Amino acid sequence: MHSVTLYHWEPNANSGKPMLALMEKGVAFHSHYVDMLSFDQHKPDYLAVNPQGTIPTMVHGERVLTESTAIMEYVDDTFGGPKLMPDDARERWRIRWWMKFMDQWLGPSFSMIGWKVFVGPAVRDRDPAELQAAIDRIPLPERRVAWRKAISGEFGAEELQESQRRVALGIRLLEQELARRPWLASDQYSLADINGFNLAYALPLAQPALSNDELTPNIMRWLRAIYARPATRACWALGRTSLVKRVTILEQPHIGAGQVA
Ligand SMILES: N[C@@H](CCC(=O)N[C@@H](CS)C(=O)NCC(=O)O)C(=O)O
Repeated sequence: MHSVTLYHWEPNANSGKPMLALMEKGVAFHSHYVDMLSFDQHKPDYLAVNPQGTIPTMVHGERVLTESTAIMEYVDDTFGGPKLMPDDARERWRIRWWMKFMDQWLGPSFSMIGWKVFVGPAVRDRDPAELQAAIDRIPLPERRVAWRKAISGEFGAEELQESQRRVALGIRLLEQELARRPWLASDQYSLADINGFNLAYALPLAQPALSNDELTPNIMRWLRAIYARPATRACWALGRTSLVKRVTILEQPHIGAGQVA
């Protein structure tokens, strides 16, 4: 049996997807924390593993695997444990539809808001010359732009408005879909739920005017059901930052409209 090493940041967004998939399957792995806020992902040790300087990366034996959603599918296909993709073709299509929607459309909008309110403020006060050198080392031009905007706070009003519009639409679609079945895209817990939880686990805190037990009861039921799973608890226990500790909001049995400021 080859060993598995996962290079990841927090149980959040792209890093959290393969972390939670591995834990759901019961696959033991070496957890290699890459401190994104210290720019570890652009340092030579990590670039030797993934020259793009993005996280996560999974190493399985000789194989170096990138792209969080594709890694989750690899994990599900390769290892034993509960199946996270059903056999039914229509359900597989629906799961992949939702993962594409989240990865390409909804995720970047959540991410822009998260980088503005958490990532930028977390690093902004450091020595400007050190920050400039860190930005200059970033291999991908689009990541360089994201960091520059996060640090300077220069996200434009228009792009933030568009992200907020997409998040609002995404919340409406999630609520509609979750009114139809217990899990997001299938009658069984699947990769779509893992993907979605990584984006939405702190929704009632991040979007209090759009998501709570009164406005989006199905989303809240779904988030609490995922949070109650032993793998999710174990995964989020690996979190170090205040960003991911927000998950404990789901321990509240009821979050009313206007309750979270
Ligand atoms: N499509 C890639 C995206 C990877 C990605 O951009 N990850 C972010 C963290 S969620 C990252 O590496 N950020 C570090 C940086 O931009 O320096 C995936 O799904 O794995």
